Amino acid sequence: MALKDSTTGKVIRDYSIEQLKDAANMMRGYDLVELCAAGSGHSGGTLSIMDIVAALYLHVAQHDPKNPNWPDRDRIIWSAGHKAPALYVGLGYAGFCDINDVMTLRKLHSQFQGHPHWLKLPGVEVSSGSLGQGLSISVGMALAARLDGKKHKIFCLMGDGEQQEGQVWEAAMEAGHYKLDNIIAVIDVNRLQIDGWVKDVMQVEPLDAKYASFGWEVLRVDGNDMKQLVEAFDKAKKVVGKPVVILADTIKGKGVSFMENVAGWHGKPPSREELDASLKEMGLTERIPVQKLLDHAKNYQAEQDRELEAKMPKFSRDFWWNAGDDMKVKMEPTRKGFGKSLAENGGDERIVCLGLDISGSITISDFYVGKPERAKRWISMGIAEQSATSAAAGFAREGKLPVLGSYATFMSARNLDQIRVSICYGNFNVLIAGAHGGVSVGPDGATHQALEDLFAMQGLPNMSVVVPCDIEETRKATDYLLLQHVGPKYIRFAREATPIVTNQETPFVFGKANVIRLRKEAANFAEAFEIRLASGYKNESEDLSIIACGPMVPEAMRAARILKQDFGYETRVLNLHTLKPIDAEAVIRAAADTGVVITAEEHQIGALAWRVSGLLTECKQLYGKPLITGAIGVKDRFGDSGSPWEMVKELEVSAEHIAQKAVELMKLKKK
Ligand SMILES: Cc1ncc(C[n+]2csc(CCOP(=O)(O)OP(=O)(O)O)c2C)c(N)n1
Repeated sequence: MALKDSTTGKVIRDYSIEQLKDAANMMRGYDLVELCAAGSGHSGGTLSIMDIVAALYLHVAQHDPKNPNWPDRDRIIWSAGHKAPALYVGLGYAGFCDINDVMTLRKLHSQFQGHPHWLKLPGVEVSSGSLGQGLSISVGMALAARLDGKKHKIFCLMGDGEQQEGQVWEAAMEAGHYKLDNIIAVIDVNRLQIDGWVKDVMQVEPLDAKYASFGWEVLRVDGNDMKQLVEAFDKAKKVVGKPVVILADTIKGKGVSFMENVAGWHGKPPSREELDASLKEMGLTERIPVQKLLDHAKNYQAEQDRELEAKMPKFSRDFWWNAGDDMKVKMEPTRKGFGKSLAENGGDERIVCLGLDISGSITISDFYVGKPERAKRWISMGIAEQSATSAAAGFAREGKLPVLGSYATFMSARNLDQIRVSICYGNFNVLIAGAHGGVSVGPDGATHQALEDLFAMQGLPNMSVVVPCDIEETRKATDYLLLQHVGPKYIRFAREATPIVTNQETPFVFGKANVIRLRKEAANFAEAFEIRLASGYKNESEDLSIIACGPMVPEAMRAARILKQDFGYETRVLNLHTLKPIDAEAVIRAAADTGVVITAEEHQIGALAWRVSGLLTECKQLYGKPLITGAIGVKDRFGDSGSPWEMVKELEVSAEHIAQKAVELMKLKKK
């Protein structure tokens, strides 16, 4: 029963139903404070699941906070990793960690990552964040327990939208097949997901009949009623010979009237005013030391700021974006260029857009918003990246122009085999949007940061890959890919606002790089540069070249400024927006003309660097010529939670890092 001392077997503390109800209320309060302190994160689903969390962590599961790896503990698997803030208060309340520290949620180097990471925080069983994987992990754990003759239970927490992932049903089948009565799955049926009501996005009910047909025992309860929950868990523990699923009907945003049943609160934290109003409504104003907790978060952040700044390369002055009175730049998210293009071009009757429950934030919804006549060509597929990818191939086979997108990592890795076989092998005309690419989803953490997608995408025969540098170029690239380019195509863009460095007149030719040259200091950063097609550019015998794509192009431009101002170096920046097919001529000319080449990518080093170095080592024109090369990018590591710009610094992909590398290489060139 509940919290146990694993050495003596004594119950440390148990809670009555009334105490559990009170704890759940307090936990909701702490949950909202940590979300407010983080400035991002998931309010709705953490509030709906909190009664389940209180029941599990404080009463139902056998575990010992002082011995989190106790072999006989019950395991709790958070398949719905986005509900991490609720997990963290659960651990804090149970005594696995200090509840004050939970306030560092989503901050750099915090144990409390945007999505749970078991290697950072004792009490977290496994890392998660990509939906639909937890039940399979539970199956593995349950079978392992059976092999080892262990009696503990494996609880697996999932969402109802999450049931749209096909992998959930593969695992459901496995658990049924192996009669895994040590698995107790709990589904937080709050009936909402990101794009709206689950029944409208992609119906998953009747869940009872579905699980029952796979050989599961099904219990259905009011998941915000503590007594019903506790009774259901007690019953579930006694079931023999089959796995159990508890369908817990809940209210998303439970406890805060203005959040309840509102889809918009899925991934939004409360502001300070909204936090105060919420705590008042829950009767917690006097019970939770809000200011002290927020100060704790602030102090932690200040320390991170200090440490990060200390690690940054230093120059004569601060060259960071908009740090001075001149060279000002405007920023907008590149994703908006994608939406703009879909809105403008979506009238073409062949276009169909496939929704994957993240439509607003990746702007694919701009295709139909305010245009009811397009509604029938908007196909909501639910959270089902793999099936949607193959469905897109089906549309293409029938002459349609399918477009689909999600977080770049879920749109390139989870469905890689479907892209490879259904789309690329058949050479189908499908536009795949890898949204929120690179570090730009910052606080969501490593699970959501696509830093490997370009390896896979450009490795596929028939696939074209474009990584535009700003909002304007994203619009142009989407215009082109959507209506002119025929074949499999992947466009990668960012979530965070990034510098706008091109305009309507700037050339964009698919497969052809642009040369960017710093010409002067100006009030407006973009105006200080001249941009032209590489094919029409005459060699100016610059000191070095920086070859970049995506948001690294503005960083390369800023690096060119640092190098000019502090060292007098002239830099040729090459905007290689089309990674595949690569503009080999522009790359080779840059190397031949300058003798120093640095690649800059917001990705694990290699998607750009290895393509470029492959071209250069193969090029006969360069045989025997001195060539000095360097690569800026992520160095074979996962990301971390933190703001997008913090991640640019932490992962060493800023202009300052490029400039530092350039200075190092220029010393070699001079020898
Ligand atoms: C594989 C994958 N695709 C997409 C996402 C983005 N995402 C995070 S939460 C979410 C909606 C989840 O809905 P549901 O399971 O109903 O959870 P709840 O509404 O309770 O928060 C989506 C699509 C993800 N994390 N993983």
